[in-house]
Amino acid sequence: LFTENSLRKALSREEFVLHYQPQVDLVSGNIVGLEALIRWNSVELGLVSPAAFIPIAEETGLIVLIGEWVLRTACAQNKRWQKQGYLPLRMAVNISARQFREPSFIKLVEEILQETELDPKWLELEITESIAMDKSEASLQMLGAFKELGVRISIDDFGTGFSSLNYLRRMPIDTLKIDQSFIKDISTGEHGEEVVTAIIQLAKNLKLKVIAEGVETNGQRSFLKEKLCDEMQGYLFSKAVPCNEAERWFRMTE
Ligand code: G
Ligand code: G
Ligand code: MN
Ligand code: NA
Repeated sequence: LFTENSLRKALSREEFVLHYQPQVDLVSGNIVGLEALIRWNSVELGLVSPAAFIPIAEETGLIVLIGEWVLRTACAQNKRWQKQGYLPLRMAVNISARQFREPSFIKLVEEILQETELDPKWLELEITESIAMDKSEASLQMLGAFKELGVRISIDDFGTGFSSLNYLRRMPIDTLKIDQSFIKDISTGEHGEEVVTAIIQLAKNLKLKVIAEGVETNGQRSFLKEKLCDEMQGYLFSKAVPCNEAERWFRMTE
């Protein structure tokens, strides 16, 4: 169904779109960031979830081209919003292992930042624990190079992988994103509270920003706020929406 060829065609026909999900500061209630999430608006199939086609894109290697499109589009959109006078926001982009391991990846990011004139500090790359913890010299160098460039790095779905804490404390990263499975288990007797509290504490001790994912209820929000989690993301505020809908939440720079 989703062959390499169909994904290739989708790229050339410009059938991919980005939706944006807000990241909200738990103290001020303001939107401080956005996560770009790809959607495939297929002529034949309608709106296709990335959960269905990203794995195929990864297997076939086409994720490198699709990922380049995502990065360029997200950076260009972010710059466009800044030029329109909206208060600047961080833009988070999901990066697959395959993309991150391309030797030319850092150069590509640099090029896209130059081309879009986006200040690197407004870009955040979301990588998985397994990419971050792969103890290869190449990965560490890549992370160091991004730090130098001023691009932010976050660890997505944190808590579901096998992070070495000894390694984590030496990693040049900025943010931990608590996996939504732990947020779901707050107040359900499944010990979500304990895990979430421990991750927030870990982030504080390592001086990292911490974002809760998949926040759906006011109860979860109050719990996170009480535990001094920095930001939240989830259906309680909004799902990912097209750019024109996202704009309605933005405030203008004074
Ligand atoms: O947005 P959600 O709606 O359904 O996304 C499903 C999965 O697809 C998530 O794991 C998410 O990280 C991933 N995903 C969404 N957009 C992108 C993207 O641009 N690149 C990569 N590599 N993964 C993405
Ligand atoms: O792998 P990653 O964390 O990038 O994927 C995020 C996924 O979670 C996307 O599919 C996104 O649409 C989804 N998502 C975002 N907020 C919520 C939420 O509050 N509840 C649920 N169930 N899913 C969410
Ligand atoms: Mn993500
Ligand atoms: Na995640």
